[in-house]
Amino acid sequence: MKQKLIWIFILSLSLSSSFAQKRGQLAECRSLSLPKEKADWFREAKFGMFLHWGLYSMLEGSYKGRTLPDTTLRHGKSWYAEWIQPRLEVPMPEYKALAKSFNPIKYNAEAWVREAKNAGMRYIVLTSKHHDGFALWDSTVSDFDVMNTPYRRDVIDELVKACQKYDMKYGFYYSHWQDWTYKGGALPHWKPKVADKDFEKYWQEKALPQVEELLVKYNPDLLWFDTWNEETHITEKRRDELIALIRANSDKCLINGRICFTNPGENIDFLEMFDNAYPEEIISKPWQTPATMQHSWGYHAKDYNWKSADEMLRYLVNNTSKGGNYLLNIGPKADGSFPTPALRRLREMGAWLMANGEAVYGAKPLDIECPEDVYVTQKTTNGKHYAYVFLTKPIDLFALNINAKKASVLDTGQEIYVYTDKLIFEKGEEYEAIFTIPSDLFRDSSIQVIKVELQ
Ligand code: JFZ
Repeated sequence: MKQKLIWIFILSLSLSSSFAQKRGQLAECRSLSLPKEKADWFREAKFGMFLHWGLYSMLEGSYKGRTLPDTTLRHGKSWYAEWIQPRLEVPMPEYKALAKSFNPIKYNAEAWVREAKNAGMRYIVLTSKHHDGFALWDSTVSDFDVMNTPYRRDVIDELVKACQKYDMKYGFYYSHWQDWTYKGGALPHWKPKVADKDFEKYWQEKALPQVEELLVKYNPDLLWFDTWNEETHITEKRRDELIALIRANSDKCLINGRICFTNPGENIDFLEMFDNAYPEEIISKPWQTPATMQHSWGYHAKDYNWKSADEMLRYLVNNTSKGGNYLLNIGPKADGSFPTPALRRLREMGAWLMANGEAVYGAKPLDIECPEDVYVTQKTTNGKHYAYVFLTKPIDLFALNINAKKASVLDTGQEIYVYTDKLIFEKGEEYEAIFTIPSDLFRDSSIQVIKVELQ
């Protein structure tokens, strides 16, 4: 009886939504659609920039004296500033009228790309259209776009050109399911469900044509779709219709698993973890975690939940050691500039990667047990096999099951004492390398990387 109860407990744990949410998409048995090499750049890139930018950026998380989260409202618990229209109940005509004063005079696509590049990021994903339905490009499909603002410049076209100039991969977030302004687009879950025939009209008239437009005009390296727990509209048929449209227009565009969160099928290119979720085990398929610096994705002037650069580097290192990427979000201000706290963190992370990037880019997981707060990757360079050990907290002595020849601190070259033992068991042999770390190393509070030459 007791055992049965334990089994039921384990089973219900593994089925509970929090479990699924923590891990995100762990459908291990998925075969991937494009030839494997198409995703090689993505696997090696490790670090990307997500950008949430749109009309919501103008409201900065507040409306008529109320600030998200305004818990006095029925749906006021969420902080996401890009959800401000339904959360703080901004009347739709008023929200749409924001387009009449959208004028990001400080927008400079090349400056954005340079900032991403200096931060050590290798790809950029911009919201081409978020749930509010507003398009940041010159869309022939819809008038609710950037050309009907005082700015009248194709923001996406400029970003694409800047990415091409700086050899930066680029892609777009496109809200294919939710569209709050087009009749038939899906609405927030607390609003009435849209009829399927209305959704189909939206799907044929707006979603599919706009995605095609993005593909034909801008030839993106990836498309980022978004669904979570409600997929009554994104049926298998529609999911496959959208994938077929992408394949027909591009032989390189990668597709993320959230195109249909609960049923991504066999034909997507990489898995997407839940927001800010960091898996604890190695995942062999390409994957990434979309993550925020604060709580909100869109610019929220009163969201003070800034993570430190060190904390975010730990997430990056965790994901690298598990085979995945880290897609870190910036919510630019409505004028097109990056918030100063975001800039500072980007530059701090970039400085660390400038010195330690060798242990990150192109590195692969190394499946050995590690002490807490220690991560490892591996890489072969010029025929030599290296392990990289990331120390995220002070530690003086630890052992790893590797056959280490010598070790040094990656950024300074300081030699680290390592002694390797060969352990003989009945079933075979195993190596154990014991590292002695000088405490002076931790006068610097950032993550220390030990480069280990293996036998
Ligand atoms: C979605 C968007 O609604 C949000 O505005 C942002 O763009 C983010 C990257 O994606 O947010 C989500 C996604 C997934 C869940 C909840 C919110 N989920 O799985 O519950």
